[in-house]
Amino acid sequence: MTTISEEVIISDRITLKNGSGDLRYFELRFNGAEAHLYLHGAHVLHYQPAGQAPVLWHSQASAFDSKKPIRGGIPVCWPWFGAHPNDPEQPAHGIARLTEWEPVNYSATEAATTVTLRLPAHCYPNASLQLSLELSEQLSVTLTTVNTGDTDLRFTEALHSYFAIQDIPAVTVTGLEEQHYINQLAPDASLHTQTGPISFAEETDRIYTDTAHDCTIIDPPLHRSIHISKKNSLSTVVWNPWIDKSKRMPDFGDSEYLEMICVESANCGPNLITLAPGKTHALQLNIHVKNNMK
Ligand code: TA6
Repeated sequence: MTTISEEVIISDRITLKNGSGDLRYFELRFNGAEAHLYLHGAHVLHYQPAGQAPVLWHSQASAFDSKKPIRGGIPVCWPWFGAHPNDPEQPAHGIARLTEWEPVNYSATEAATTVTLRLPAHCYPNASLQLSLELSEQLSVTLTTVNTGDTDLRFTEALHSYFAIQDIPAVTVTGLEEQHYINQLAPDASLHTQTGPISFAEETDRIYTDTAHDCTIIDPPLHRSIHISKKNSLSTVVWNPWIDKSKRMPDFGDSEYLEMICVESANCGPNLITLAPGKTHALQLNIHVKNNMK
């Protein structure tokens, strides 16, 4: 490894750099594509295929602070999604995104550039957690949980992806037609059924349950669609904060709701994971961009 002004060149396609705030990130390159993986939270912040506008979005108001989550990219929600099931003092979306992870290994082959990080062993009892980021003609993120204890490990999780779009009223999300969802904004957890593509004209916060379906974000103004496929995930969360919630979030610009959409590959709500001792569970997300609608 060579160090130049604090950068660490690991290979011709992987460099460890100083990012915003006091945080460091791996820059991965592959055939003109680029991705950034912060050690803080094992947080994928940036993904830009060759010839494309950035695919992931982050807020210009985001904190880059080792004690706060980054707003945007792909936050890792683990070992719980949303509020802690019974302790209101615990942080939303778990501890993984608030912790500095450790590098495990790197590879740069003709097929892909890959960096793997792990949650430090002392962070959570009876579990080990790794995240692998693989950059090729697409972006793959794999979150792997191993139950290292001697009793069942129960958890919920999400790769909470924020995607960059041009103008939210012009965007639709397809692939979840006829799937059931819980409206997180409703007073009850009753199930609704999705009819037709999802469009956006108000705050939207839905957990689609018991679905392994792929999704596509269709963005006519940017002349592209973003295809999201997943493995070992039975929930998909779709979220846009719209006007009032955007104003209530200190790390989110008032009008930034217009340029982002969250489509999150998860196991949450009723899709809790129960992992037996010694067993492994790997949630995988694949993101592929297609130019179309010329
Ligand atoms: O995924 C949707 C959601 O659960 C929303 O309810 C909203 O809270 C969002 O996550 C962001 O949560 P955060 O804790 O990152 O502000």
